[in-house]
Amino acid sequence: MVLRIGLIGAGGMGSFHARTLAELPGVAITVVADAVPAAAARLAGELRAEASTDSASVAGSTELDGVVIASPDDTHAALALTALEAGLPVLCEKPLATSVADGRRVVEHEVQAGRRLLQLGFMREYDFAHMQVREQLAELGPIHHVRCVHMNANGFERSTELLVGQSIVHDLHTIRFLTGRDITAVTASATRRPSGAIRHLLVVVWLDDHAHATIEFDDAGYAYEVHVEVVAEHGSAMTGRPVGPEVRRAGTIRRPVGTDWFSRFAGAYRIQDASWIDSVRSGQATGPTAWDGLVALVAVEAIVKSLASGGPVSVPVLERPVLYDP
Ligand code: ISE
Repeated sequence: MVLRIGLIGAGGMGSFHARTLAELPGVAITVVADAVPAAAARLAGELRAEASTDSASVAGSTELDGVVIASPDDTHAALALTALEAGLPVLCEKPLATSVADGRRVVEHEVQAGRRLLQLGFMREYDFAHMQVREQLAELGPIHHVRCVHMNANGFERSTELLVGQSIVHDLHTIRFLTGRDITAVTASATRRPSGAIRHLLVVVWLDDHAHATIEFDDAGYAYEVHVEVVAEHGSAMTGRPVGPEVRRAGTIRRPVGTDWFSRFAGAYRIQDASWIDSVRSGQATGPTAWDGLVALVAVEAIVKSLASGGPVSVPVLERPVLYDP
């Protein structure tokens, strides 16, 4: 049976998902929605899909087997709710929402329905380098420190809320999925550009078992890089740095690292998307959950508060509904 998938958001991320999914056997992107008619028409034309500017009706369409939400962040929660109400499996880009209150509504909906239908796009869980680190942890004993390093080359400035909600949200999830622990407090410090936008951000994160973590984020502008190192009782593990070939020329050694997340995580996105399709077929949602998205948002809000106050902010540990038991 060919799965009919709707794609919402025809920007860079949405186009990547659409092309990735369309290459999978037994998958057809049947409709592409975007608020910008030309963007919807361009991608829909390429994929021989229908074009729409009505994202909400695509999210709730009974003619689909699943929907991918890759529209602007502040539309995620409402579209996800529409899809859940229609009983549609959803692959929703991160963040789950732009506020804890909206994220909570999505979780509450799934809990009331008693069924997981949403997979959140925390694609690092499908990254080979991160998976290898996770596999090593069992023999390393209790974790003392998780060090996340994250460098962007966006070429544009973002508000503090956007930067923390779009970028740091990944590192918060990395800390949780590698340690399996809850975040209890954060403190953050930033250096800023003359405009006031964050250039470099340092976050100290405390976990409920007294381990700690740090997130070093640089809106560097010259390279994209993500890596993580875990320091544990009997040893440490860190992601290799996946980079391009080593080139010797004119008395130098160069290694390309790329300037965006597609150069670093294309493989992870492909595995994530294929795994989501498997879950649509089996009827059993897998991978990062709406709960993971909500818990990350709670920490995002605490980091934003810490940047405003200059001091540590405690992060309430929410009680996990049984639906999200690992
Ligand atoms: C972007 O939205 C992503 O999701 C990337 O994975 C992340 O590295 C980047 O910082 C975000 O802006």
